[in-house]
Amino acid sequence: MIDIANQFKIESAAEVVEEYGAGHINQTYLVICRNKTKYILQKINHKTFPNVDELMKNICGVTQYIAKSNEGDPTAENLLVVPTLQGNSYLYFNEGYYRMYTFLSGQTVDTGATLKQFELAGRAFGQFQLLLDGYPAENLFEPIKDFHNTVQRFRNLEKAIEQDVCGRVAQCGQEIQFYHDRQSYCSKVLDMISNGEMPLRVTHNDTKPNNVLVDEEHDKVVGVIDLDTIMPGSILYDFGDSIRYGANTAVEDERDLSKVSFSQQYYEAYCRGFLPEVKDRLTQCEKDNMYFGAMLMTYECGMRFLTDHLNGDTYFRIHRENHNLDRCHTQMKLLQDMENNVEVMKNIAKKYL
Ligand code: ADP
Ligand code: GN1
Ligand code: MG
Repeated sequence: MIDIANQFKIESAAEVVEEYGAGHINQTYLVICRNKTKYILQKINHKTFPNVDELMKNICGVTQYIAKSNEGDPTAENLLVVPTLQGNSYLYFNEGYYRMYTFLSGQTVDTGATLKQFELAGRAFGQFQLLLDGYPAENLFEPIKDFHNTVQRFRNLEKAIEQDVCGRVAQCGQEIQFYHDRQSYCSKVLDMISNGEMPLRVTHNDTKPNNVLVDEEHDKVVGVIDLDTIMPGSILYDFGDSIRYGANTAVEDERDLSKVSFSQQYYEAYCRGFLPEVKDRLTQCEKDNMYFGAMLMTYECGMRFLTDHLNGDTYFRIHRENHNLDRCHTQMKLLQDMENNVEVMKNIAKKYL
C-alpha cells in the first residue's frame, strides 16, 4: 500500500498506510507522509462502479466546481483529487483501481453524535446543495443506474425472492411481507418527478452523516465526502437518507431492536441545520413532501439490505453472519416508528421551512 501511495503526487514520501473509516463500499486507507501530511487513499469498489473513468470525471468536475465556489473563503478546506505521478485521476494497479484525496479535518458524524454535530451535518449537506448550484447536470454520468429508483429496487427484491440463490427466502417471510405491504411507497416520488411536480437537482444521494466532516468546537462545517453517487435526484433523497441513519437511536446494524427508534430530537436538529440553507430554493411540492423522503429512504435501504441478504451478501460489506438481515430489521423498526410519527415529522419540518 505504501508503494501504491507513492504513485501519487503527495507532499513527501508515504510512511504509514492504515485502514480507515467505516464505509460499506470502498476500501479506505489513511496515508501519513514523512512530513506528517495526511491523505486518503481508496481502493475503488470496481464491482459497484465498473466505469471508473466516468466516475472519476464526475468527482473531479464536482470537487473543482466546489473549490471554485469556495474561493472567497480562506478557511475552506477542499476535498480534491490528488493526481498520480502521470497526472491521472486514478491508478490502475494489479487489477485494482485506486484514488487519492486530500484529507479533511474534523469529525465524521456517526450514530452517537451530539445533536449539534447532527445539525452541522444537515448544514453541510444543505450548503453542499448551494455550492453545487448551477452545476451542469448534463455533464454528470450516472454511476449507478436507478440508484434511488425504489420501483426498480422493489423489482430487484422480487427477483431475489424468485431466484432464492441461498435458500434464505423461507426464513424471511415476515420481512418480505413487510416490504410488500408498503409497495405503494415505491412510486410516490418517482410519479411526482415524472409528472413535473418534483424537480430533479444535482444531489449527493448517499448522505449518511459519516459522509460529512464537521468541526463542532468552532460550530463549522468542514466538507462533504464520498462523492461517488452524485447525479440528478430529488432533494428528498438527500434529506431522507441522513435522517434514516442519524435520527435512529441505535446503530444501523443493532441486534437489540428495543434500542432502535425514531428520534424526534435528532430529526429536529437535522431540520434546523438543513432546511434553512435550502428553503428559498425549494418548490412547495418539495417542502410538503420532505418528511416522506425519510420514510422512503428507510424503506428503500431496508429493502436493499434484505435483497442483498437473499442474494448472498454480494453488495454491502458484511462483518458477521446475517449482518444484512440485522440491518434490514433496524430499518423496518425505524420505518414503523416513523409511520407512527408522521404528523410530528411534518410539523417539525414546517417549522424550519
Ligand atoms: P465508502 O464509499 O466506502 O463509504 P467513503 O468515501 O465514505 O467510502 O470513506 C470512508 C470513510 O473514510 C469516511 O466515512 C470517512 O471517515 C473517511 N474519509 C473518506 N474521505 C475522507 C477525507 N477526504 N478526509 C477525511 N476522512 C475521509
Ligand atoms: C452505502 O458507501 P456508504 O457506506 O457511505 C450505500 C448507501 C447506503 C448505505 C447504508 C454506493 O453507503 O446507498 O444507504 O451504505 N452506498 C452505495 O449504510 O450503495
Ligand atoms: Mg461513505
